[in-house]
Amino acid sequence: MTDTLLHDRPRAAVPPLVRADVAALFDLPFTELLFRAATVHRQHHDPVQVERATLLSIKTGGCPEDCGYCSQSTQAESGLAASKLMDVDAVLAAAAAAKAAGSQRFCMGAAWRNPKDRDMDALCAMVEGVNALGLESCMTLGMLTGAQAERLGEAGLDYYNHNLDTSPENYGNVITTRTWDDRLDTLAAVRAAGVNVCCGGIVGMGESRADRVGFLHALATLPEAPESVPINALVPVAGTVLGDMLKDVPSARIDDIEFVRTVAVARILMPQSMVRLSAGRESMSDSTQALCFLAGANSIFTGDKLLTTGNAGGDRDAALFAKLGLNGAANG
Ligand code: SAM
Ligand code: DTB
Ligand code: SF4
Repeated sequence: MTDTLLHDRPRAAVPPLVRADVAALFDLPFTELLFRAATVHRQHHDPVQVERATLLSIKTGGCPEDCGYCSQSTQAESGLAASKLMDVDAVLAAAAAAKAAGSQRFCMGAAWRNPKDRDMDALCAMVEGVNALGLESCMTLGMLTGAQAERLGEAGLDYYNHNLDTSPENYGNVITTRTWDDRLDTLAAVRAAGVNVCCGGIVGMGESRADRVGFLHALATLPEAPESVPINALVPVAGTVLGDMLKDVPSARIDDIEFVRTVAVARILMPQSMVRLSAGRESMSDSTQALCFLAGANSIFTGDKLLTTGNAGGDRDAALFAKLGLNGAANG
């Protein structure tokens, strides 16, 4: 049989992933879900390796977008002072410190709707400098045009973070100043520029299980799965719409077991991706974090700050990694 004939043979059709498939995973008995996720994780990754990434806010506050969770929106009364884009040298000094502290990836975030073309030279110099330190580079700057994504790609940017954040139905309850389709356009521009996609979202914003199903279904059915999937638990910041909501309705806080289920379903749906246990880790117990690693999380943000809120910190992470024997750390 010739190659042509082989190629012409009908392939067994793989049915498209539907929301009912995702809901069925969430509905599994917890231990069964964890076992399946841990099995998938072992087929694609070394289960004791957990990547450490450090975040830096390179331009803080004063953001014109109205994301209901965010301290940096001008709509929030969080008391955060707005600042200008940091100098390249100061960013690279922070990156060198992150490298010395053991980080593998350096993620630079700016509170912008989108970067201005006049910022591109400095942003590209940051990417080049971070890569030259032997770190992976990641940026999250809001929406990008195709040309801006190309420039960052040419500078060597490894990852661009741009989240879908929640289900398409819940999206408008969280953000009104840019649409779901705007987000898809930016993700497509990043892909077209050959930059790896980091795309995830937030749980614990009072959304339903069905929203978490819709959110993970949307990520897993993008034209290509994101290489990196941050799962954030809402960090309630006073003065933000959602932070204040959580203060008034404490029962809206996501249950730890439901959070672990979300991580496990993400791992099963996107077997090859890095699943990142992101914001919200500071308020999680060691046991909950351990369950997340068992469920397939294999990346964290380390250091004592995320962008504007606190993080568990390098010492606590080193102690946790030693206790769990992660990354070859001694335990006992
Ligand atoms: N301005 C850029 C943008 O939104 O595209 C980048 C920075 S933004 C802070 C990146 C992501 O951080 C958001 O999409 C959201 O998922 C997450 N995030 C922001 N504030 C958060 C909070 N209070 N708790 C949990 N996650 C948060
Ligand atoms: C992501 O999904 N989580 C990180 C990263 N991408 C940029 C940011 C978390 C921010 C948490 C709130 C803050 O510190 O302002
Ligand atoms: Fe601005 Fe990003 Fe915060 Fe939204 S999440 S308000 S875009 S900094």
